[in-house]
This record gives sequence, C-alpha cells and structure tokens, in this order.
Amino acid sequence: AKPTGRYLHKDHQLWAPLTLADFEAINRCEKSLPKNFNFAGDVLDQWSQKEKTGERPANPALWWVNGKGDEVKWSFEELGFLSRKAANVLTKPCGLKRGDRVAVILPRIPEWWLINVACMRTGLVFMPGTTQLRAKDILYRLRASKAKCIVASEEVVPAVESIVSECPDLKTKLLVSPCSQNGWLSFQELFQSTSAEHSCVETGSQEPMAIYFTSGTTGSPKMAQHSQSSLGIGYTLCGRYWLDLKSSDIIWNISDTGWIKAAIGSVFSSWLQGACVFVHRMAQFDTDTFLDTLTTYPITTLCSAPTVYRMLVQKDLKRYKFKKLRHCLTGGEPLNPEVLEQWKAQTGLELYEGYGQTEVGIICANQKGQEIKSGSMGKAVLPYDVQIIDENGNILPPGKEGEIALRLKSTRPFCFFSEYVDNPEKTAATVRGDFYVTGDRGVMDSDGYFWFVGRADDVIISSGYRIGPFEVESALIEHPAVAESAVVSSPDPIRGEVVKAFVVLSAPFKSSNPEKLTLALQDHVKKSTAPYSYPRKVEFVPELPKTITGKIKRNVLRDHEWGRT
Ligand code: BCO
Repeated sequence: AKPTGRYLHKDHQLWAPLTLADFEAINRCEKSLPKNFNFAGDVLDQWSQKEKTGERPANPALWWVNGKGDEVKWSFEELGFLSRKAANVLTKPCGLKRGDRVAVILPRIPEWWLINVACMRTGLVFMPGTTQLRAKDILYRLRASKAKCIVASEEVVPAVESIVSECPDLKTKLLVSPCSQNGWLSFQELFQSTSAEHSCVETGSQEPMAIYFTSGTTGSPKMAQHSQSSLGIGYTLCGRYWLDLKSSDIIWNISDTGWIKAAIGSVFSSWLQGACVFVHRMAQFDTDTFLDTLTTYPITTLCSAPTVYRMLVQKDLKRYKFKKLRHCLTGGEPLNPEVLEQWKAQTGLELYEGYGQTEVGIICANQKGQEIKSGSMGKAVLPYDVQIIDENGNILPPGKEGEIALRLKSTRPFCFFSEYVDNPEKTAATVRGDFYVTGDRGVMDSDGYFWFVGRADDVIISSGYRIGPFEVESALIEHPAVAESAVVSSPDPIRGEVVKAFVVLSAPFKSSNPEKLTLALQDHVKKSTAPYSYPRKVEFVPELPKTITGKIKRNVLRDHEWGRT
C-alpha cells in the first residue's frame, strides 16, 4: 500500500512515509504538522509493512476474548484487510460520504475496532457512545450531530427504534449482530460479500475525525470534535512515556468503547507504538474475571480507572500470579494515595496516574522514569504547558490553589479538540486570557507536579464517569413523585464520589415509604438515562436551598455532603 505520509524527503524530492520519530518531533513542537494525515494509512498500514519485513514482533494488533472460549487475533495486516472491507460496507451499501457523522454504539466487540478504522479510511466522523445510553440520550446525540448513520448492536435496537422517527437526518441503520432486524442493514451479511479493495482517503491533518459527547454543569452534553492529528498523532508521547509501550507489549485498557479513554488506550497510543491491544468483552465488570484474565494472558500493561483498583485491593492479591504484568496505569478520576500504596504492597507494581480530559487528552502524568509523588497526577505531558491560574487568567505560584489550565496562545496545541460543534459560546467559555481552563482545581508544587483538588463547577466525577447534574435532575423530574431535585457529588470509599439527589416530593407522594421510593427513583433514572449516572444516594428534603432569585444552590448541598463549611 502506498504510504500517505506527507513529508517531502529533503534529499530526493520524494514523498517519504511519516515515522514514529516524526510524530514525536511534532509533539515536541520541533516539526510542524504534515498537511495531510490519516491514522489508518500513515500508522496502521506502516505497521503492517513492518510485520512483513520482520521489523515488528509476531504479536497480534488486536487480541479479543469473551471469557466463554471465543477469541479473535488480528495482525496489522488482517486488521488492514478487514477494515478495508468494512470501509466498503460504509461507503457502498450504507452510502456514506467523507465528512458524514456516524454514531457507533457497540459493546467491546472486534467490530468496534473495525468500524473505527473503517471510518478513518473513508474520512467519516466517528461518534462513539456507550451501550448504557438510553433512548432519550441516543435521540439527543443523533439530532444534535445530524448523524447520517447509526451502527449498533442488538441490545441498542429497541431504544433506537423508539426514537428514529424523530431523526430526519438518519439515513442508515447498520446492525452488528448474527441476527437480522427489520429496517436495519446487516453488517455481517454485507461484510461477507464486500471486496477488500479500498484506497484510504487523504484526510487533512485538521480534518474532523471524531466527536465525543461530554457532560457539563448545565444543559445537554457538548460535542467535542477532534481532528485526524489531535487523536492520531497527539498520543505519541503518552504511549511511549506514560504507557511505556513497545511493539512487543500487550496492553489491556478496560474503558468502555464510548469514552475517549478507549481511544487513548485501546487505539491511538497503543497502535502508534505498534503494541497489541487486548480486549475482554466483559459485559459486566467482575473482579474475579479481571484477576483471572491477568493470570491467564501475557498482558504487560494495564490501564483502568482508580475505582477498579479500589475494588481490586479489597481482594487478597498475593494469591494471584500475574503472567507478564509489568506496568500499571490509572486515570479518569483522582487516585487516593492509600490505594496506590496497597496495590504496590500487594503486587510489587507501581501505579502510574495520568490526568486528562475528553477535550484535550492527557494533560499530566506520572511518566516512566519519573519519581512518583504519591497522590500527585505527575507532571505536564508535552506539548502542553500546564499552569495553575486565577479567575483573571494570571499564573499562580507553586503551592497556590487555582484552576488547572493549558496555554493555548499564541499557538493552539494541535492535540486540542477543535471546538464544541455548533456551540461557539461554550467553546469560547473554555478560554481565559492565554489559557484553556479545564474546570478542575488543583495545585502545582515547585517541582512541577500537579495535585487534583476538585471540580470548579457542579460536574460529578464518579468511577471515572463525568456526570452532569442537569441530566440526572432532568430524568428525576419526569417521575411523578419529584416536585424538584438537586443533584450533587457525595464522597464514596470505592467510587471516589457518587451521585446524590436531594428530592422534594410532590404532594401525593409525601407520605410514601422512603426506601421503596428511593428504589423506584433509582430504577426510573436507570431507565431514563445512562444507568451509570443514577443517584446511588437519595435524600428527601422539605425544600432546597435557593438564591433570592430562586436558583438552587447546589454548592450548599455539596459542601454539606463533603463536610465543608
Ligand atoms: O452498581 P449497580 O449495580 O447498582 O449499577 C450499575 C449497573 O448494574 C447498572 N446498569 C448497567 N447497565 C444496566 C444497569 N442497570 C439497569 N439496566 C442496565 N441495562 O448501572 C450501574 C452502572 O455503573 P458502572 O458502569 O459503574 O458499573 P460497574 O459494574 O460498577 O463498573 C465499575 C467500573 C469501574 C468498571 C465502571 O464504573 C467503569 O468502567 N468506570 C470507568 C469509566 C471510564 O472509563 N472513564 C473514563 C472516561 S474518559 C476520561 O476520563 C478522559 C481521560 C483522558
């Protein structure tokens, strides 16, 4: 396959393929972005070539298991062949064109990776969503994005069918399942009969590649759009120095396919380094299955949310002999130092925390070789200049608490999201002076290590999920028992924090049994919106604290929960 690398070779006036060294140099700001870049053509197909010449170990590119004896192992060459077929499915029978947006709601199955790479090959904009999304969430995403196609598994079909009539832009429904469904094209059937002849499109470096929905304090989730290079090149240093990957490594990152952490750990960082991405289908998280997997497979590198490590250290880990595990990572929510210490004491392995966001990827991390300061998120990751700033955008000195911010002027780092689609106000609100503000508060010490303090707004970070209180309150108010509610974070020993709802009951429900009503409200939220955001704690109150203009003071309730005055 002709490499699509766009650097003009200095001596020979020839197009030379981009190399890992080029990608590193771009991240160090020593080289400018190439005009065109396509991860499938410029990275994956290059590893496929290296496999043929023996420059890469005979390690799969993707290794998938489901715990029931089924297994898929694809080399980069096979991934190339199969994703070209998938690309033809998307462009031919599905009729999709470069730039069209495709909502992909699939569990951890190999087809998720195929569709992802197929979107790269065809220049389609990939919009992943967790299978925990409910009909209302899917409707919002399809309408807001004007998606042309939805790719889904059978468990998502009823929710899609219940709202599809309200999505005039949606032209194609593609089902990934051995079963067929009326009104849906069958991926499996089309895939069998489709050719593998496909030329990767020459996408521009700044061309949109993916959209992630991300929650905030107010309103519905925003659409954070990433470019071909922000995802495709921006994780080079993260893969090399935080994940410490080489092409002989096997990384298991357990994040759900709907989150950018899946893109970071199970696609871009890993495949940039030519490593093998290990996937366990695991429909329901279970610590025994998790530990058995580490003892059965030669996984070298593990990445999961702190909540998982908090669950794991409850077990007697000394009983388990991990086959090849050597490097452990965590991120998505703050890690408590005690868990890091317990993990190390029981397994002999360090835990390298990283901190990042959907909008900008990994911001700081404890990189391999750096001293770990327990409780710290590590140092800034290149190319970011990370500072703590005050409300006027001034840099604060070490030791002072303020907002964690990334310098974006005079040049916006290429690995930033490009914008919140159709939302210039919210995009502009992320800028303060010369900086992008994360919405997180923190402190930097004199050695350049960062400590997380908490959110600057009402967003709840529970088990690594970013949960907008508005979305949970909107679900609660649909229930006839709820007159009004306020949703805030509350401390939790396993999940870091959980969603707590303060509920004022409507008159007919005032004397209902509180335990039964709590369960009914939790069940209602799980059905109305993504179950991970249901309120694990509910308190019934006669009234909510409000400002004189009638706005609910969530901060008063939150401070009370956290024992702050
Ligand atoms: O705990 P419960 O059983 O009461 O509730 C659970 C589920 O049972 C329930 N649920 C799920 N599907 C349901 C359902 N209920 C009814 N019907 C259904 N169809 O909903 C609750 C879901 O909670 P969960 O997802 O936390 O489940 P679980 O099993 O406790 O999983 C634990 C974790 C740690 C594996 C999970 O929380 C997790 O994966 N967390 C990490 C999230 C993550 O990857 N975050 C990264 C985001 S990207 C980012 O941060 C940027 C960084 C650069």
